Amino acid sequence: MILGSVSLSHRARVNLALLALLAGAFLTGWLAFSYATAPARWALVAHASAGVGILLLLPWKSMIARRGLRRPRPARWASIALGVLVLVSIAGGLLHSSGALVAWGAYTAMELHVGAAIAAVPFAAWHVLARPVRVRPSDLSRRLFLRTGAGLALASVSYAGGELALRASSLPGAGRRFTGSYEVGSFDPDAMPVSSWMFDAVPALDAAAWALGYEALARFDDRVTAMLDCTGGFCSNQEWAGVRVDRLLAGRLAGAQSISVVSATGYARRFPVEEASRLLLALRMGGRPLSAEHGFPARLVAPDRRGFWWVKWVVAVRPEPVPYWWQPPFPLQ
Ligand code: HEM
Ligand code: HEM
Ligand SMILES: Nc1nc2c(c(=O)[nH]1)N[C@H]1C(S)=C(S)[C@@H](COP(=O)(O)O)O[C@H]1N2
Ligand SMILES: [Mo]
Repeated sequence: MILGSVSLSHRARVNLALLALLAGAFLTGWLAFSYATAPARWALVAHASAGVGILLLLPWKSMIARRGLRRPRPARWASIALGVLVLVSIAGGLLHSSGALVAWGAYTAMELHVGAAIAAVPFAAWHVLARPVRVRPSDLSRRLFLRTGAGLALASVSYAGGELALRASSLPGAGRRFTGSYEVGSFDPDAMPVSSWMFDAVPALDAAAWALGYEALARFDDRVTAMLDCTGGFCSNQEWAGVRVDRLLAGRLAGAQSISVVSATGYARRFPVEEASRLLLALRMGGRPLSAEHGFPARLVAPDRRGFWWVKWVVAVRPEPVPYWWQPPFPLQ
């Protein structure tokens, strides 16, 4: 009953809790980016709670870190870099969510937030692998279970309190959408922000030479009002007009499982064939032809899907026999 029953050390518990919260925050962040519907809201509640949980553990982790730093370990700088990246990421998340500083010139708080989190991954992996925490079955006690639950509850309640205070405040973050995005330029095409997933430059396409036939498609007037919600942190509602994809591909969908929508830049996304009647190949926004930046001659409008599905400068819309999930979850270019 002396050494044998000594449970997981206090330090190991703090470190393991941090590991779970870091992994949880990373996964729920990407989960939130995958949706423009309810799952994004729940992913972000879990996400923000995990972020708050990390902050709550900070006093204990800084004691562990100070003690560790006194030992002459190799590559201590990498642990410090991890700390800086995680704190920068959390600061970026809070700047975005509160609205205190959403954009700084061409850079956004959300880019800083996600960029720092991605940069932290190799440091976190190295940090954990080089310092194994041993867990024995006897460590997984009822007490640990209750403590974990209490910790998670405290983090969620702290997050909820912060969010209620924010919603009641006059900070810009009070009015953001459930995806965390700020609504900008709705029904005012000139004021709608321009964005790209990574580095796509705006191509200058000639309507007369366009593969899909501009004159013919401009005669269609299928309309939809839909919100583009960019993972970069803005959203904008517009009235779009063009041709519904099920009408564009009438008679060509038999045997197809997916519809591939390809841009002049090579950027492409694949959709389930059942969604054809909800997709619009838009040539106009707010009654006027699209600007080059927003996708002239035509861009896809994919209601209830995040902005990265709304392919711009479309040059091909192809029925294909492969399932829609046969693609990376996020574009790679
Ligand atoms: C927010 C993330 C984290 C930060 C910023 C961080 C930072 C640090 C720092 C600065 C040290 C002292 C220097 C060193 O040993 O290199 C340290 C030590 C340590 N960390 Fe972390 N850490 C984090 C997460 C984790 C996780 C997830 C684990 C394991 C699951 C972990 C396990 C350890 C261990 C075992 C030590 C050694 C303690 C000692 O030698 O007394 N850390 N950490
Ligand atoms: C180290 C990993 C991460 C940590 C610790 C973290 C933490 C946070 C924190 C503390 C916030 C502010 C929450 C609030 O007060 O509402 C936040 C917001 C946010 N994070 Fe992360 N995050 C991480 C990684 C990511 C990643 C990888 C993504 C996306 C791929 C992401 C997407 C978001 C989004 C969209 C918000 C805005 C939520 C809102 O405004 O309601 N995060 N994050
Ligand atoms: N060809 C192409 N289409 C694209 C992108 C891109 O990088 N290349 N970015 C997508 C992303 S991430 C968003 S949010 C929207 C932005 O559309 P907007 O510039 O009209 O606001 O376009 C989408 N379509
Ligand atoms: Mo985007």
